[in-house]
Amino acid sequence: MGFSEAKDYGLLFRILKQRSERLLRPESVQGVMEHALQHRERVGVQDFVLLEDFRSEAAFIDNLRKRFHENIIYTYIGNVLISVNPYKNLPIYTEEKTTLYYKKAFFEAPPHVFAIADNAYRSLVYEHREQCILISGESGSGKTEASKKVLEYIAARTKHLRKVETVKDKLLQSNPLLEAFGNAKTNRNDNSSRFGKYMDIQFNYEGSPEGGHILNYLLEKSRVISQMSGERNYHIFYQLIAGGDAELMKHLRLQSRPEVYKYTTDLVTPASQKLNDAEQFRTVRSAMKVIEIGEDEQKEIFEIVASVLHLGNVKFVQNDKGYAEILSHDTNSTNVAELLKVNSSKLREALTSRTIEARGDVVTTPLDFEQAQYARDALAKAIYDKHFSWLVSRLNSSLAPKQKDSRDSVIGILDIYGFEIFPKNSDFLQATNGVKGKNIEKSRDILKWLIVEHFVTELVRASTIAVLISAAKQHCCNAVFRSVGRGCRCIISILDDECLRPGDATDLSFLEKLSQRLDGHAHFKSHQKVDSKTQKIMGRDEFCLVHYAGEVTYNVNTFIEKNNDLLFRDLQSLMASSGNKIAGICFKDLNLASKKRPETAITQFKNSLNELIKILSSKEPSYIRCIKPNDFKAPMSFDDKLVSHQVKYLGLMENLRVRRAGFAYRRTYEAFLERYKCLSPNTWPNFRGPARQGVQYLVESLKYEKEEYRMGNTKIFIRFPKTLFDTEDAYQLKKNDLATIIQSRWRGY
Ligand code: AOV
Ligand code: MG
Repeated sequence: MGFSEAKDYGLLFRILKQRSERLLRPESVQGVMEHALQHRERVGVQDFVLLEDFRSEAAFIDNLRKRFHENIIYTYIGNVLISVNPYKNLPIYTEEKTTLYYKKAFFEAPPHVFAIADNAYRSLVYEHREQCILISGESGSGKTEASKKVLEYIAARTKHLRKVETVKDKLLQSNPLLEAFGNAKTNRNDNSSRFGKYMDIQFNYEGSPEGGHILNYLLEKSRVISQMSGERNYHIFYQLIAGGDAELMKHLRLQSRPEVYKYTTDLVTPASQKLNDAEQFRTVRSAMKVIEIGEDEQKEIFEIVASVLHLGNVKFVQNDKGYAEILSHDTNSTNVAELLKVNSSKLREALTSRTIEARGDVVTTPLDFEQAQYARDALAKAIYDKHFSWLVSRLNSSLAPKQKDSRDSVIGILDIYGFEIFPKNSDFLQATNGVKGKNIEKSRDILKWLIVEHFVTELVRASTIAVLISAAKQHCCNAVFRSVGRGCRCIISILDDECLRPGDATDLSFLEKLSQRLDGHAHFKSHQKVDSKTQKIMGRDEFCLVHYAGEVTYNVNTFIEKNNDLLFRDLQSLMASSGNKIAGICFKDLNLASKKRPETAITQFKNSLNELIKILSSKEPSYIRCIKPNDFKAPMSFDDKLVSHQVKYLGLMENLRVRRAGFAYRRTYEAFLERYKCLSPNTWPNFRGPARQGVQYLVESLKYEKEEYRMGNTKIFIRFPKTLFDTEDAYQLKKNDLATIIQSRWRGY
């Protein structure tokens, strides 16, 4: 790779002015300057710290856009990687590119997700600091793809080490498997992750991956039973239907058209998609093989998937007393019963009645038509959700290292689902409009929403740029999660209180309490308090939160029900008796005997999230911020307004400002000396003394100013990026010069 491809010429002008007399032959200066000008004009700077006008968002976006149109999707802010989704395959992940990043510091090669991975890997293996890579961005911005690249890079990087290929294969194959069950086509992303994922890659003492562990968060359950227009259910349903062989399909009693099943009926699948689904099904099966999920287990897994489809088609009729009944010849319910190996008349009973224990008396009441439908859908969601968690734990047992070594250490990768309700600007009216008309449905995922907000805020807070997170953002987080001031003033505890209150708690009574208790909170808007114009737009069952990403209106419809996460006891105990081993395990862990009320959905999640934040804060973080260039999944299209909004909510301008302010760059004395020794006559060609001394000579020769750097115990700290980039550019020029001299001597010129 030539100099011009490898480097940006951002600060060459300054180096040339300051240092050319000392380091360069004068005749090379002119050519390099011209080249530099043209190059910079075309591709922008590789690190935003090099922007001359680093306070201007317009200049920031301009730089991103220039690079994007040159197919350069990566740019740094110091050691934070910004990635813009190209929506096309670029030749930047080849083996050759991979090796380019081995043992390189950020500024030594063009920005890349591989550089982030390599840095994390080296810090772990050579400096024994545990690492985590945090990936954030809007839905469809490229988070999951980035996380896969990290994993692929690590697999390639450790190729030369002891043979642990099976572990690496398993790690890599866990992705297609989890994506089949946990991803779906949405309007924003054809392969949208509908669960949060944190994956640890565990390394042994010599730096070989030895195992892994996955934590999954909050699968979007509502998708199992209904989808928004233009969206699909989880991939696996369509994959199974399109790709299952005749024998399997017969066993599962499935027809090969997804339209005939209520849960997958919404979107007619085009033929090309069917082919793709069938192909993916083969991928899923081979992934299962790699992960050592045997034929029997596979069969049970598909029985569960198929049973959910049959369950969706179970129909109720209303009998003359007004209660729900399933006709005795209904094949759907018998299919479910046979696939899950439960008693079929008991299943019909459990779907149409409910047993309640009250003061020692057991009373069975029949369900009406709506209640029965609710029970059926709740069962389908529960089966799918629990099965998904089972799959993750099954993966974990297969990924667990064969021998536990106390010297094991990990790199964690966090890939959460991205923001979706995403007003282009935070204009209140527009935000409200955007959310409302489109989908009340969306409010069902409210719990997820509140949590994502919390998540993003915490992630940003955990970073070194914490200082600049405005109090405003934290306050919104407080409104959601923590009690503020006297009395209980956070949404979670108000919701939990309302759910636990015996009697007549409803979504509206919850909203009432919310409006009272959060009255006056800067980040909460109730429909009673807003001006008359806005009131018309905000419904009586809605409230608005001022989030990090903008204002979002929430409809309280189904809040209480969703938080209680009720599955009738009869259905639970029936499922626990399932002869399908996996289904049995999924439901047995529920302690049916316990009189204690189970924790509400949001409290459970809040706890597991706090646990995750604890894990992450014990590690050194790297950041990848993903940006979505347009709303059409289209290549070469860059929507300034859309990008501008993301730059704002990802806090990138703040990131940049902080980056310019501190001693952001550090390098061990050995590494610094090794690379730059040619830049001082005292250290070139060889220096035999201690590395610190060598570096001292170097900074003297380079005429670093006092405020530009500090000498630590083992490292040099450099304050301004400019200093380091100047030095690197000088090194590149010197290297080229040296190469020319050596070449010309060889050739006898
Ligand atoms: P997400 O993870 O950020 O969304 P993905 O990683 O699934 O987004 O990316 C969405 C799609 O964009 C992918 O399926 C690819 O088609 C394309 N894409 C992303 N990154 C690249 C890349 N580096 N090169 C080529 N194509 C890319 V979500 O899970 O919905 O929040 O919840
Ligand atoms: Mg994703």
